[in-house]
Amino acid sequence: MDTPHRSRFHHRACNLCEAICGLVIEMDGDDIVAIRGDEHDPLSRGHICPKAVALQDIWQDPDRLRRPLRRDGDRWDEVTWDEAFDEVAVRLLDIQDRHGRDAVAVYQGNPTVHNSGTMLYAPAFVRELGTRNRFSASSVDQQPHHVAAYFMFGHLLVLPVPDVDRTQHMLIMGANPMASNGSMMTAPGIRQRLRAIQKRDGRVVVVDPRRTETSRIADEHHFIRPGTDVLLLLGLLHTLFAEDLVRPRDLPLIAADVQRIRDVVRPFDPERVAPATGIDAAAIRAMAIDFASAPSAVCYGRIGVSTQAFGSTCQWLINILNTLTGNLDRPGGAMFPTPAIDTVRHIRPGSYGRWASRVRGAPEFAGELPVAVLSEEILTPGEGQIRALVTSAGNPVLSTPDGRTLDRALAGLDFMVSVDIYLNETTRHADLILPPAVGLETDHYDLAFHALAVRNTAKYSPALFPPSPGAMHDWEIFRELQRRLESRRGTRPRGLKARMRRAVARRMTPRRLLDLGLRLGPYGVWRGRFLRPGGLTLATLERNRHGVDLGPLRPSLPGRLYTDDHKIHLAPNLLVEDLGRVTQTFFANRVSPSPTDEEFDLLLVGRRHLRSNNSWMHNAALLVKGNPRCTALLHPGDAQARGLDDGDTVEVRSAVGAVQLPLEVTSDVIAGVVSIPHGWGHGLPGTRLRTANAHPGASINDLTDASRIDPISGNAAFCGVPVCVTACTTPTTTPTTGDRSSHENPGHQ
Ligand SMILES: Nc1nc2c(c(=O)[nH]1)N[C@H]1C(S)=C(S)[C@@H](COP(=O)(O)OP(=O)(O)OC[C@H]3O[C@@H](n4cnc5c(=O)[nH]c(N)nc54)[C@H](O)[C@@H]3O)O[C@H]1N2
Ligand SMILES: Nc1nc2c(c(=O)[nH]1)N[C@H]1C(S)=C(S)[C@@H](COP(=O)(O)OP(=O)(O)OC[C@H]3O[C@@H](n4cnc5c(=O)[nH]c(N)nc54)[C@H](O)[C@@H]3O)O[C@H]1N2
Ligand code: SF4
Ligand SMILES: [Mo]
Repeated sequence: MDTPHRSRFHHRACNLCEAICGLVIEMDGDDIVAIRGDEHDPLSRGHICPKAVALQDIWQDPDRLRRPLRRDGDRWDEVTWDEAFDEVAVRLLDIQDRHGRDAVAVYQGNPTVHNSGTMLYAPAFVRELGTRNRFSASSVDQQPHHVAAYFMFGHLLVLPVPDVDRTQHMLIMGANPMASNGSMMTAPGIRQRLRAIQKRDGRVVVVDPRRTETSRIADEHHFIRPGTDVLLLLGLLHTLFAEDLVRPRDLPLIAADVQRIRDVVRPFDPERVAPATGIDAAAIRAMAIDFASAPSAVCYGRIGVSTQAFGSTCQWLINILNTLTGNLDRPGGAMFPTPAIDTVRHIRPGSYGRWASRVRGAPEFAGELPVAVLSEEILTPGEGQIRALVTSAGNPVLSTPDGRTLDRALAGLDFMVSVDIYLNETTRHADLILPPAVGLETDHYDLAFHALAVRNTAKYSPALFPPSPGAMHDWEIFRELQRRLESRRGTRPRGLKARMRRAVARRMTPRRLLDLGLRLGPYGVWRGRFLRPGGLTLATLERNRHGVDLGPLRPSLPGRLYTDDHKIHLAPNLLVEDLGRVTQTFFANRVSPSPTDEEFDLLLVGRRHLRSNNSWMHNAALLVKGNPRCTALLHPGDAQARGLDDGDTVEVRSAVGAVQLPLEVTSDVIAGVVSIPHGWGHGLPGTRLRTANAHPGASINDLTDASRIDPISGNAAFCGVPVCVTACTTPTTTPTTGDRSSHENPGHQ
């Protein structure tokens, strides 16, 4: 609970990114003396990055909100929690009464999955809202992984993770774990883990349009044209069949589909796919042969292949590559973790296309619509138009495609409330901001990332500090919002069972829920009807401050499958049919997926830096000091052709918008590509972020295009947006996205 431990050394897991590193925080009374990596953490073994130290900066940040704020024009006033909750309930219900349930939308951002309290309590609030307009950062991120898992394994959370610690060959596509510390693969200390592959005579191969920090330590790097990974994967699969390298294990689980895959990949021989990808046919063939002949191998694709027009198809083909080479569910391949709280068992398997977005008709997935449609749903008049928005732990103005239009859309809402710790680019549009307690003030058990980890471990992190006076936790905020909506709406659960369920739910704290989850889990004290001595409970984790080691990943098929027939669906129709679109896109019209034309003759890609965390940690001085990091990377040939020099301020323009930022000329990017990091674009009027606003950068999402999505998952297709780069004719003192005054229509450039 909120009884902070005050021993000299406090142990917890860092909840900032997916690596969940174990920390030792040395205290002198109430002061933090040092934050170090915990060498005894069974997963992270001492690894830490500079962001962990910023946990203290966030906690102490004078700009961080500590009391609910209510906007009155351009002024913000502190209000009591009670007033704030009441106003939110009244306004949301009023809008739903007048315009229907769907008139209120909700967007949940990335820190949601890094906070067990939010994960446990926000769902009931969202259900209470009863809207179909549910959005989250998943649709600018990993939705294709879930879609592939849902259709192939029957559950959106049955996600294969690379068994990095035992593999002999790792093919990394569109990921830069050396900067990101890994994603959909919790593997803290990835440098040592990749080095260890090499030390045991294995290979690390990277496919990326940029020479990244990861590719620098790899054995092989292939530059690829953005957005063409689907062709590369098809070329690899074609080669497996052509060279007779298909060796699936668990044949009974997939037998019927192998022939179908052979047929559908047949047209994609390396010679045919090579020109579009920029990787030559011989290299593609060698890549496939090396992969298939390694004693064990795993292909891992992340943001760079998920945020593409063929994101779902890419993730499906990656799963096929792992399966057909016998690497699914076996040590050194792609394996399914067995987490101590098995979220798979507590969450519905998923759903597809039960409804569609109003304007564009984008299909629902797992109860969500793609956030790329959010602005049009707010801006397009008519029945079902979104008139109010709840955001929680999200900054979609900077993180979603065409954030500039969303910025304008938010300014026109009837009502907006944000559960957030900052008055930032998104929350400046809110009528009320409800700020929760932060990392060091919260108890945490990582529900999401133990379930994606390369080793089975479990760790509980008690709060270090009590919340600031009068502060509430995210979970308490959601619980209260849900209660107020429910009581004002007058909805009462019907029937004894429902009432009992509610009575029990009301007594449940996150601690109790976590304890229950552990007890019922695969290592828990309760196994079926028996008690297992020594089984896990929350108390066990509290005694083991470094965390509990539950061993390496272990084979878990067919038990882990949720399909009706308990088989792997290697060839789901929806994905197989998408290959028609591949042919159409790349071969029928002879255009690339991102048709470059004379005006927009370059393709845009993103990147991450170790000292960033999406959009929200730039207010920590420690993380923004030094040379500006929000720069456009361009190949020397491309710079020369445009008469541009290193250090120039340039304008990057797309069909959607324009930004100005410094140019870095480097042969680290493939010719024809511009690389810009996301999460920048601070300095907007009305925000309260002194440090970030002094280092504003420019927002890549002022350039990305909300109409470019993977039509299957709805995921934003950030990779390969056509842009042009020119010398900046109207130099600005600081490269900002321009004046976007919060309550007037700034229009487009
Ligand atoms: N330091 C830091 N760590 C983070 C974050 C952060 O912002 N900062 N964010 C966290 C989050 S939310 C996530 S989801 C993860 C993401 O983790 P990663 O997936 O590792 O993300 P990136 O580091 O952006 O790496 C993506 C790579 O894809 C490449 N790429 C771009 N387009 C293409 C393409 O078309 N094909 C191929 N093959 N590659 C392409 C880019 O050049 C880049 O090197 O990182 C997490 N960790
Ligand atoms: N072009 C491009 N765009 C991208 C990406 C890309 O690679 N390229 N990456 C995408 C990815 S992978 C992701 S995950 C998204 C992220 O998209 P978002 O989740 O929308 O953005 P974040 O920057 O993570 O914003 C987090 C918000 O949560 C708040 N916050 C921090 N901690 C807490 C907390 O404990 N409680 C609450 N209630 N609020 C908190 C912060 O103040 C901030 O407002 O961005 C995506 N956008
Ligand atoms: S790698 Fe991620 S989890 Fe580890 S210390 Fe850095 S931010 Fe925290
Ligand atoms: Mo993400």
